[in-house]
Amino acid sequence: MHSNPDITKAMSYVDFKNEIISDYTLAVTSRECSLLGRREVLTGKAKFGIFGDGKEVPQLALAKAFQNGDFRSGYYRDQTFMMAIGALSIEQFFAGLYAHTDIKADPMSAGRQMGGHFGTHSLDENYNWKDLTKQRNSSADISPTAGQMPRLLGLAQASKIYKNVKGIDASKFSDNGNEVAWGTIGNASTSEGIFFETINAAGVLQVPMVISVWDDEYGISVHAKDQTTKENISEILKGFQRDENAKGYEILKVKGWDYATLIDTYLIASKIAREEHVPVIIHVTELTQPQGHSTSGSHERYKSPDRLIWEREHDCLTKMRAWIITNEIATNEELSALEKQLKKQVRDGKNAAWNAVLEPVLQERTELITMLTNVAAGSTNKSFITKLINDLARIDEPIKKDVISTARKSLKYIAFENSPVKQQLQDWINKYFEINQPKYSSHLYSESDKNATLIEAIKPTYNDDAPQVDGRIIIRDNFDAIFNNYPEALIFGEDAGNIGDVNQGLEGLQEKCGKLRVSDMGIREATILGQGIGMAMRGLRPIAEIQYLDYIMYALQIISDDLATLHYRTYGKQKAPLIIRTRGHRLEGIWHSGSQLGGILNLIRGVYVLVPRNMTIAAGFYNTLLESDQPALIIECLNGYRLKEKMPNNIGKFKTPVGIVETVKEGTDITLVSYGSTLRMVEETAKELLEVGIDAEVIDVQSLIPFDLNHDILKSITKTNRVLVIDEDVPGGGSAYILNEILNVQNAYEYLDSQPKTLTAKEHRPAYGTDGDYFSKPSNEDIFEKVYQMMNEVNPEDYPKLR
Ligand SMILES: Cc1ncc(C[n+]2csc(CCOP(=O)(O)OP(=O)(O)O)c2C)c(N)n1
Ligand SMILES: [Mg+2]
Repeated sequence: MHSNPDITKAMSYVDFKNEIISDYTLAVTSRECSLLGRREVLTGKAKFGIFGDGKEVPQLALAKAFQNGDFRSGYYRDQTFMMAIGALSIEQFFAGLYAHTDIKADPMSAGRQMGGHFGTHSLDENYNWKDLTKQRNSSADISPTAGQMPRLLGLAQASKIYKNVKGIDASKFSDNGNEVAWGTIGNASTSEGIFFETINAAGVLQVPMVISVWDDEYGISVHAKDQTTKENISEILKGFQRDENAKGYEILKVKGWDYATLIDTYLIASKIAREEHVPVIIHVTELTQPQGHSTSGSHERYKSPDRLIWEREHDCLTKMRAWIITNEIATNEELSALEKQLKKQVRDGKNAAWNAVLEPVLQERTELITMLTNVAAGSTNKSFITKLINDLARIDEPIKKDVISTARKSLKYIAFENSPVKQQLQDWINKYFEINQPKYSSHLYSESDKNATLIEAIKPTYNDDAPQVDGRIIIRDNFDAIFNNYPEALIFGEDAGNIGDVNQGLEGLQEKCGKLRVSDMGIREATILGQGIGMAMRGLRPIAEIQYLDYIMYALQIISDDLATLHYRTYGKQKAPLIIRTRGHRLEGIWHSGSQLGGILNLIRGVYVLVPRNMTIAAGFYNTLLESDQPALIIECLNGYRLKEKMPNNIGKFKTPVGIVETVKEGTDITLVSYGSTLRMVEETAKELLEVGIDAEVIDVQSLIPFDLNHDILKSITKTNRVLVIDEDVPGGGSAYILNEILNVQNAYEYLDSQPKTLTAKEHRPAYGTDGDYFSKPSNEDIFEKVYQMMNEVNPEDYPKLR
């Protein structure tokens, strides 16, 4: 399916007519998919449906202005657009609805996402970039409303970088920055904070971004009067309109059923954004939702009879059809014949998609039933197994779950029996998981040969007379080397540019690298993150700086929902190797001492989490990550910039390994596991413990995700038989994550002679001041006493009670 977008050229009347009929064909096809899609859900074949009916015509216009190299960042209504750029066929549409797990059948997500969540492939089978300038690109959708906005900003900003920064190999990504990033969003979703944040940021940055607001006056059941001031998003955004005195936006408004005007509007928007790098808002009004919001619920419950009549009359397809007849492009009869034919085409495509899902399962069922029949024949529990077989055989259209759960249920009936068929059944079940589990669980992290865990470590090396310098100097000089080595690398954040970040780790680098590569940003963490995601998706190597770890909370939603799921939700077809730089751990007070690792670790699986204890290790992590294609968060120690470290002589070259712990002190009595700023205190305390005869082994985790890939902590525990995890998060936070790894993944419990323990901060956030810190977070004395107490439990004679 394709609509020829090249209407800028002069065309003959016949071509003109054909173009319109081809557009109408596409729009009707899309509508039929929506209608039939809803039926498939209501009859139980698919679980949930959300469709693009009522929004077809503006998407035809958008597709005409959309060029190779451009990117879309949109939401679940855009099936017509996807069909128009040739990225979605009828069969693929239904394969998505049925959650077909083959990426060829459902190229959007291999069945991982609900239907209506679209994307194209940026990567080839080896996870290398395809030539994105030769295809029309769609970044992968997410469900949280307006969640597509921050990423959109970055997709647009990439064009600006490619246009203005010299020396980057843009061959697969950009033709001199001429690409536009196109956003779509529902009217109600413009109420979200990140929508406004994105609008403001793009106005400041002046990037080639066009946002279409599909306005149907509703957000599920809630009317515009309860959503938007003045019930009119373009009206209230008027202050952003550019004029002769100030930069800003071009704001356009158009009716969603007015085919001809829509095409003009989109071509104008494209020209402004593409040629002038000025952002554009297109408010597309008078749209409808013929089938209501989604398959859950009906809109008759909340729309008045008058509104429903109005929607029928203003349905964009009805209007386009009438326009075609009035302009004598086709007759009513011709269109009716076409519609009939398309209805059949959609039905056929749907049937083919369903059969492609069903056939393999039917085969597996037959295979299993044959095997179970043999198992039953020789079993004392024959009647129970036969019942399972009959129940399975009775299901009209079985799914994988029906088959595999029957197989697993049967095992308990033959637990005490031994036969070759039992072995065959066990092997079959194991094989089933081997084949099927990756279909649901692969690609959370990079599986390419650039995965960070494969990057060879290089140790920092030192001259004999290496000076001791402030940690920030090492970070700074390392960034200097990075920006020399990687023209595509850039860093941006609050105060990151002019003053070179709040701790001067970027001192002087803006002067060297320019304002586009080392940049100050507004106070808006979510969209700083989005800039990073979008630019990374277009081949750049952004480092998004979040000023303090405490403020990552504003960006956490986007990291969690968008960045962390991107590779997973596209089945490895898109990536955003973004590095997030921040600084945290103990300093002062409730909002500058953050170490909310438990929350972070649990919310951003899919992103590596690295917690270097000093600036040399941190610098090495940046060097490793830039060689890799894995997104990661690096948390530098906020209290470490002025601490002295020895200056390496291979700045920019040494690489800290990811997923590898470091044993910073060997010992025999107990294993102390920690990370970040607290690690330093554990090291100090280990010296004190020696004074009372306790020889602790101290391990710096360094990399929380991935965690201790070589199981070195386990090796240590086999020696010490005791473990204490120390961190400055709340009880049950980061320390619980670490203990889970040690006990459940590494199975260290077998070697423990004492209860495994954790020492954490108090449940509340840290109070201000040195005393606030002392009474809120683990102190040296807390660590000492905790270790001592564990030894007292084992050997009260040598370690009598302290208090
Ligand atoms: C953050 C978030 N909150 C709530 C929802 C549930 N939800 C899904 S769609 C929707 C309404 C969106 O309306 P609108 O933006 O106007 O788009 P439309 O569906 O009307 O095209 C809501 C509330 C969600 N997906 N994400
Ligand atoms: Mg709406």
